[in-house]
Amino acid sequence: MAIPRLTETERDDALKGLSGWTLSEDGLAIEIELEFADFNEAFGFMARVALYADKADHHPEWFNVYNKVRVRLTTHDADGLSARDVAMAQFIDGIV
Ligand code: HBI
Repeated sequence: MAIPRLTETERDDALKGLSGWTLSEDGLAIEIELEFADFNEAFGFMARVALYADKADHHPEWFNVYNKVRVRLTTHDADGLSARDVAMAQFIDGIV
């Protein structure tokens, strides 16, 4: 399904409203590294995001080692950033 890619202005405005996210080198994604108290907290976070992702049909690219989780959000169907990435980042900002 084709999903519209954000314009550079929309992308930059969206980043201003987020906390701790950075634009990837290639400009196609937003990324964050999160640190939790322990693995239990980190995995609980991942479980909550997984339920959101399943409902939104939009899935993160992520990497977890013990209490750290690195999240990269991009929209494959848009070959870049879409509103779905911003919405998921806002959800994540709201639960950490
Ligand atoms: N997740 N990040 C991301 N990007 C997508 O384009 C995407 C997805 N999850 C499911 C999904 N697309 C489906 O709509 C199919 O296109 C696979």
